[in-house]
Amino acid sequence: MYPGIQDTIVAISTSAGKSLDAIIRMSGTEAIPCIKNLFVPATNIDLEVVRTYNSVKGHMHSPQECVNIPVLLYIMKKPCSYTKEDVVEIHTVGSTPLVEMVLDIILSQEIQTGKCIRLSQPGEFTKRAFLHGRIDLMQAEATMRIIRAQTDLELKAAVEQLTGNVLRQIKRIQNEVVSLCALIEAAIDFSDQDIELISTAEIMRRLEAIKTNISHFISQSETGRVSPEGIDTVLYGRPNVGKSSLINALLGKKRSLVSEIPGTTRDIVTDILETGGIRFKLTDMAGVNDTQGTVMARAMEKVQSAVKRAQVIVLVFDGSADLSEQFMQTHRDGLTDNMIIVINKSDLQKERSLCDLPAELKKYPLVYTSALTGEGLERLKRMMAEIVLSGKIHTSTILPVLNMRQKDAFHRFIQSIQQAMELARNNESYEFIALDLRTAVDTLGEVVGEVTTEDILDKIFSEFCIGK
Ligand SMILES: Nc1nc2c(ncn2[C@@H]2O[C@H](COP(=O)(O)OP(=O)(O)OP(=O)(O)O)[C@@H](O)[C@H]2O)c(=O)[nH]1
Ligand SMILES: [Mg+2]
Repeated sequence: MYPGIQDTIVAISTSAGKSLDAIIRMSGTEAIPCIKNLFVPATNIDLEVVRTYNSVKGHMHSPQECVNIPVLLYIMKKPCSYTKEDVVEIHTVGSTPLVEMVLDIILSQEIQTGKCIRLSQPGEFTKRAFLHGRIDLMQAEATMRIIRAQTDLELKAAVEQLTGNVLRQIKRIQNEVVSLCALIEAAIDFSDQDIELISTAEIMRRLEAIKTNISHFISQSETGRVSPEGIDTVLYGRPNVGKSSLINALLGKKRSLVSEIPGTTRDIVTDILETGGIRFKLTDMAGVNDTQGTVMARAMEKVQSAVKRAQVIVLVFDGSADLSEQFMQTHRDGLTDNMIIVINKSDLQKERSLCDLPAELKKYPLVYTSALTGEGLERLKRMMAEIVLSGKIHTSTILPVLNMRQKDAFHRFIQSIQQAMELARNNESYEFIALDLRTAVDTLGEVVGEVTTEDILDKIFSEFCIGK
């Protein structure tokens, strides 16, 4: 019997990103009973008697979000399915939050019923198809090659999304488990002598601390990326370049006054923009202006102090006018490294000097926008989010929201730790405790990218006992 083969597995089987439809696939003995609890058919029909490969229309209810999610079910009964097990496919709208909601509903069903329904490992459906004799090894390997290409990228993207600070936190927890495990293993070696390297009480104390740390980390990342105050972001540039028009276009509302007369904005206007799960406090201010006069001088003081405070600066240029000249007339004091260059009015005839962007600015990300047509605005939002996710901004409140696979790995990590605690509590042999801790270390390794997908897949194939 192969480990985990009796579990019912579930996974999103369409690739992430924008697509019209998404499919969530479940395989195993609990697939049909589980969906029976969660699915409300449009017409009165018993899922147990639905003929194989037939579809049923209806909805799933999310008690947490209080919404009904329209879905189409395909039921494939064993042995007439890819895995030769009962398979349920849930087809729904291709929206990532919606699909994750469906997955959450299914996985929380596990907690309520105590039945084992878990997220599948990469390639696990294919592994089952092979083990149950649906496909031969060559077919399995071909499928694995495709999956590997996809999951490698997915894993890389997921690890990259974790900022240095977060990776450090996870590794610190992983190290705590490694050193506890090393102590326990040493204790096993010395068990025939009369030396107690670590007591059960001490093991319990350390495991408790590890569990508290990881739970704290998870709850922090649930509220995640959205820093309550918002990342202080200013739109900075010469008068009339379109700063107010841009802030309005980004916010999708008329927040700041726009006119063709330079010097329209005098005071500071702020509003919150949420993009990529991150909250930005956008500030529109007066354009940099050297004209004399007390009002303008005051406005400039405010601008300079806002620039110094800013965590992200969006430096705006009018793309239909000379760039070097605009830059020369811009004060550079307090410009931070977290800057994005925006060349606005891209709908107008471009100024020829555009290619001579001042050398000092060449190292910053640049985007062409038009506040009028909306061109480049999505890119600008993405660039803002990337600056935050790259970890360049120092704020303790930013943590990435974890994706499904990371969440699942943390869930399994806690399970291993709890199992180890149970064993320690019952004074079981240290060997068993060490085994659970090794699994826990590997699980965190999956999150930080140490245990690569290749390792996971190798593990799968090593279980195939090829040639024997
Ligand atoms: N064609 C075109 N016109 C734009 C664009 N963005 C802004 N404008 C126009 O440029 C003028 C100035 O726009 P504002 O948004 O008031 O510029 P500002 O940078 O806030 O100016 P100050 O508040 O004076 O510093 C207005 O007439 C806008 O309609 C754009 O992308 N394309
Ligand atoms: Mg303005």
